[in-house]
Amino acid sequence: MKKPPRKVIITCAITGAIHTPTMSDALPYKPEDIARQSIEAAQAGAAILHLHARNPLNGAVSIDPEHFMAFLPQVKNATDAVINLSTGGSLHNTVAERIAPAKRVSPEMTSLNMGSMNFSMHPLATKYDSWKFDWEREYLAESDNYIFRNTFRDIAMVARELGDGEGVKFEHECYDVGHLYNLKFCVDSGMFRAPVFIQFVLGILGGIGADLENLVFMKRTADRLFGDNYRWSVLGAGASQMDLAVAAATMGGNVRVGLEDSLFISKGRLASSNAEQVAKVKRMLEDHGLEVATPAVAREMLGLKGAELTRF
Ligand code: KMH
Ligand code: ZN
Repeated sequence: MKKPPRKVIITCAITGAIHTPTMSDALPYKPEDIARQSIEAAQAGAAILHLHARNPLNGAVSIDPEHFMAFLPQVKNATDAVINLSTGGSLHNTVAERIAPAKRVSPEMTSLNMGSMNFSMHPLATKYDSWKFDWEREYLAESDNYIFRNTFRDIAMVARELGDGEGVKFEHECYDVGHLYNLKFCVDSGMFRAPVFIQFVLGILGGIGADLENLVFMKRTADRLFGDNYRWSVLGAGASQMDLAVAAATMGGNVRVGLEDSLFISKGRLASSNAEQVAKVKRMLEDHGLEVATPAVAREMLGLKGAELTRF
């Protein structure tokens, strides 16, 4: 009998904390635009929506729970997609501040960044002559002095408050090979329940580069450390987004796209929306004989608590 096609989870990261409004008119920052693009991305095939909030007046990255609440109920009412809240925050937030929105709404998933690192987008500060909002240039330029703090103590706090406290499942963002060893240490300490879900993040300035060789190395390392007790996905930042997504899927993994990670749909052409990227990657996966996972399948694959246990 023919084997049924393997199911691939598409995560779509709708707006993020890296790009700024000047870079693309499609980058959503008003709650109605974040909601609409999230719903359309889910309709296009995203099973998981990775969400940050923005200040609706100027598009600055926000961790104000009210800014999340301005779009979360609408997205939940209109889709069955899994909602995954970022705990990454902005450049100036403590980890306790970064998890406040998730503590308020108890989502099914949140991101959890697995190590402290340089995390910089300062080269983007020199690429534009004028800006839509006055915070943008400095936000980008200042990131050359930014340490994205995620110590073992921070990680343990997030595990306690959101994992143990709220039944949240984590998207463990691993930007380099060492982060896999950090996760292994935490798993061995009993912090997380299997299967852990690892997002290999390639191409951030401060992390591992967006090369296929690096993806293979990350995957092999994770295989050695976690055996069968993990699920994985890949996020290629910038131009590598689609190529690494297809590579990951054909290697047995899941994929993440979205305007948080790349503003483009093809070389030199800005994407018109998150849904356009989701539709493209879905087509590419199906061309390779793979099937896209529904939210229900994603919940089963990752062992999620269910949308009924969230508070929004
Ligand atoms: N705030 C950025 C430095 C995540 O979504 O958890 C990274 C970030 C990742 O926000
Ligand atoms: Zn994010």
